[in-house]
Amino acid sequence: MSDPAHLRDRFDRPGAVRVEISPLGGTVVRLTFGDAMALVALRGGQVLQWLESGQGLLWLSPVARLKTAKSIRGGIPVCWPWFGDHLDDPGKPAHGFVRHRDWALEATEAGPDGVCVTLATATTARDQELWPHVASARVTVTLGAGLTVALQTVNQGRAPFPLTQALHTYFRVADIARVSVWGLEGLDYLDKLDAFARKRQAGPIGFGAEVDRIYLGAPQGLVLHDSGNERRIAIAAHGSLSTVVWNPWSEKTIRLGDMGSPEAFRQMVCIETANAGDDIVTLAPGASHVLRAAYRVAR
Ligand code: TA6
Repeated sequence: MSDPAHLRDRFDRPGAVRVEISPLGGTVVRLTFGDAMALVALRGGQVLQWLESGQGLLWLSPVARLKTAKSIRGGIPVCWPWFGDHLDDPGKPAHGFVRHRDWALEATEAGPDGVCVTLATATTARDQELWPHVASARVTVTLGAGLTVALQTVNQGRAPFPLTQALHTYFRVADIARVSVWGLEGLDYLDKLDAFARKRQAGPIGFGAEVDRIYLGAPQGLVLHDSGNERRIAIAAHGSLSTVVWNPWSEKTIRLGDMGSPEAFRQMVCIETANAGDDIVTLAPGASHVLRAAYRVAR
């Protein structure tokens, strides 16, 4: 039963975890640890906010709502069980089909090193026409010395299936023109803006126009340099051999229509821990896979 009062009885942890009704129109779980806070929506199993010392570290569209058919623009959307357009049928929803449904609140914990919440979902009979496999997904969000998000997939069917996915994280930045991403130098990437042509990254990534790339290979110590905020965010990936970097820039921001303002692209950048491009996970019956991203702020 997803009645908020019932959920509060089962999952609240005084001073650490609280189930709330969001003004955005849905149920959320607030995690508090020291001077850090995170907000996780049942809709999409999606982190909406992460703050440390009052600083907002994730970007969320000012027009985001939780109870709409569209995915929530911002925070950390969960792209599953495929990333991007469906390989065989671009008419299927982009980034899979679990962003638009409420996940079940499964567990909460509070300890000396952090607090966490686990949300779960699974394929349904109706999903079979979109994706003819049987699987469950669990996202565990841990707030402690930073923020860690782990997405576990279990193959509950009788046949192996291909899995692509992403933690589609929208970082808040002061000014995209003063942002660089380090740790992908020398890796090849697929450039979505050039028919997925394969190219090589020379030096850190800077932004002066739309960027939409799938970097291939294990990044070594990814760091987002947000010079305008005098802040760096270290990103440690696990279970991933691809990283997506995206900024829509001006024209696509207007086309998307849900970014909140034509200039919104200047305050965000997506750095996505993924299994995308040719980084496809083949999951055997009964097997599980964990995709994890750990974010730490260094000032
Ligand atoms: O991860 C980058 C990307 O695939 C872009 O091409 C853009 O489509 C973005 O995801 C947003 O996708 P969405 O379905 O949330 O509008």
